[in-house]
Amino acid sequence: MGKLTKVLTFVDDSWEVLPDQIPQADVEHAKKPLSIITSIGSFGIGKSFLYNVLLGAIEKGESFFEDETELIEVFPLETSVRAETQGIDMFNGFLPTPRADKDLVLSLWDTEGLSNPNQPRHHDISIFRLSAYFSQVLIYNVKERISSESMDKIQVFLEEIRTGGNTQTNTFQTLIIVVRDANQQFGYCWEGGEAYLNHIKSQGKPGKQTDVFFRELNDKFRSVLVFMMPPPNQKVKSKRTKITFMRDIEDQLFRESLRIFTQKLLHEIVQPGIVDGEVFRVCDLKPQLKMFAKKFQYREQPTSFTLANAIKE
Ligand SMILES: Nc1nc2c(ncn2[C@@H]2O[C@H](COP(=O)(O)OP(=O)(O)O)[C@@H](O)[C@H]2O)c(=O)[nH]1
Ligand SMILES: [Mg+2]
Repeated sequence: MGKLTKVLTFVDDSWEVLPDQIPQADVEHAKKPLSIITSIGSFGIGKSFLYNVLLGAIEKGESFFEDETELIEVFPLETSVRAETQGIDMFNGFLPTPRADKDLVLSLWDTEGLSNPNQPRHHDISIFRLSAYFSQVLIYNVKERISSESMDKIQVFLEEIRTGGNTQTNTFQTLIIVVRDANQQFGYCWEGGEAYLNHIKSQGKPGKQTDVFFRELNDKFRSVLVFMMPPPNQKVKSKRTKITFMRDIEDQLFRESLRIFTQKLLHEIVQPGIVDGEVFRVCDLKPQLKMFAKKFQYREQPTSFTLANAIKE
């Protein structure tokens, strides 16, 4: 796919950063603040699909959600058991946000699926960690509910930060847990997510230490949000049918939820990254990645600082 650039790859058991692949920002964008959105979750959960929707919404605005709009498959959809995305890819371009100030520029990063049986368990944690370090908004896609398995992945990540000997108080910005194919018990969208989150906290489920877990999560992320995405109610999983156009989405509720999700994400949630008290700009991305690449060469884990979202408190 010509429209994607590989930022991180996993070869011979280790991650490699590819700063030279980063596209040149045009003069108009270079000095503007940057916000990186990264999406993680299992293979085939709908990460790329949601990104294609997001791209359409950024490029075409509200009209994108009207019936006849084409959903361009920039991020390739998984149609077979073979994973299309390996490592971490970025959309090859910097995108202006449709916010009123029009000043913030976005970069969309798509990741290799979690829970790949061919990868060691720690691979998932690496994807999680790298995604969190590199982005201002981390979208974690889970299936049907927030299972203890999906919380475990976050848990290990939190433990790593805790035991990493990291004395700096770095805080990540936003974590959005998107529950795909959610049932309607708690309602949908942001309100449903809030109700579900409160429910989990009060029930002490699925882990025993749920309370401690969420306290720690809230401590590490400036904001933790849950979005309940209804099922598309279409046979999107069969090999022959897949959603390729907005008009293919017959389910009004699903389509409306996509609109509500992107609306809040683009207008309210995205914020520029801050490095050493300075706003992280588009032109800072390449040099920062180069610094990371050097650290990686010496097999240093980038646990002591984050790329752009280290908010000094
Ligand atoms: N059941 C279900 N299928 C979806 C959803 N979103 C996308 N899909 C379909 O699931 C398939 C895999 O989606 P894809 O975005 O490639 O998954 P990825 O591996 O996470 O990037 C595609 O055929 C999508 O049309 C969803 O919310 N629920
Ligand atoms: Mg994908």
